[in-house]
Amino acid sequence: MLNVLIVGVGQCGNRILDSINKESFGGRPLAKYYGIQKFKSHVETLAINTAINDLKELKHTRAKDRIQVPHLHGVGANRNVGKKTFEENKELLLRIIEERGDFDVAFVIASSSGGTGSSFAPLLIDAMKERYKYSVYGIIVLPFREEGSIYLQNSIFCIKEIMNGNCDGTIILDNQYLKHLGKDIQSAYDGINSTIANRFLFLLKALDTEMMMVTDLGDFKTVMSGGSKLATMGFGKGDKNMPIRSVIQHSISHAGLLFNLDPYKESNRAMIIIEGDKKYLNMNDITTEVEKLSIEIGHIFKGILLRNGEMPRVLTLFSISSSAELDRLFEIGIDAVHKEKEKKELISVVNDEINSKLDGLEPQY
Ligand SMILES: Nc1nc2c(ncn2[C@@H]2O[C@H](COP(=O)(O)OP(=O)(O)OP(=O)(O)O)[C@@H](O)[C@H]2O)c(=O)[nH]1
Ligand SMILES: [Mg+2]
Repeated sequence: MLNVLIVGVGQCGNRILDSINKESFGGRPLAKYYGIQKFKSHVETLAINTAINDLKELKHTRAKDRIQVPHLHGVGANRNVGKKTFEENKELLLRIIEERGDFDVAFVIASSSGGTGSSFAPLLIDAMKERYKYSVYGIIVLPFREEGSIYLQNSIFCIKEIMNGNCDGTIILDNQYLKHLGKDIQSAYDGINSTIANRFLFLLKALDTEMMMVTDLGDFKTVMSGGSKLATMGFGKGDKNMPIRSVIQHSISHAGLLFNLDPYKESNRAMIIIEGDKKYLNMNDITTEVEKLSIEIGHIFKGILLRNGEMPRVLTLFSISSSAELDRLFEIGIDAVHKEKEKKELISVVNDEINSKLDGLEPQY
């Protein structure tokens, strides 16, 4: 049995963690008090935030798992304030984590673009890596592209810091790409959060299960450390009329992925986990599909979970070797930094002009 720690930081990280807890407790709000989590692994969860109101909003996360770092009302998307606040509270947070025990693996979930999550996550991951022996992975959410220049700037600096740090790998998902999951922003958040929660639970189960063909934490580590240390996931669910071939294809299609990736061209390692009743899992079909992928990608780990009577489900994990979408995000992020800088300089010129015009003058009464 694996010992797993899941930490959600900032509002976005907290809400995704809450979605994971919702799924794992079975969805009823009171289940967190008496329910038993349906994780196969031993899982501890922690929601960390500067804003108390964001923590209060959580429905499925136990009160003892909600940690407020005192800093009034969030850090207002300012990563410098966020970093300082983290440093001031680093020992407190590490002590809370240590009190939860020792782990085989930890996941830190946050948005790349807000203040608290985006500044805490890279520092927290590095601090955990420095202090503990277990692997630490990020699950990082990219912003809607129209959310404004501060979020775009934050996002590229957060990703850069995670990539340059000691994190064992980061799964990215993109709000912009997953926008279609809701009619409005709130329902999109809910849809995205439950999508990632379901996939994450599937992944955890697969890493902690005896399978017909085994994928385990070691294989996960190898996939996650390939490429740029960034990865993303895909998912497909079939029915009795859908051949497993199509379910696999769906999981790597635009509709199945969490981020705009071309797995054939932009990935260099992958893991594919297939679950379902034996009668739906045609082994020749599976081998053909996996071979097709591995010719382009390189190495693919394959795991199969047999489940009597269940429809086929496929989870794919792709390490990202290069990404046109990330390049575009960095371009607009860098543009945003320049624009902010120009605006700041303009404001300081205007201020200088006002000051020089007022120089030597006093109000006359
Ligand atoms: N998928 C998803 N994204 C969210 C959710 N809530 C916020 N976001 C995204 O997260 C980013 C903002 O980050 P937050 O997590 O709200 O910020 P924070 O870490 O709490 O930081 P501060 O409030 O500035 O201290 C934006 O890009 C939002 O679109 C959510 O529930 N789900
Ligand atoms: Mg917040």
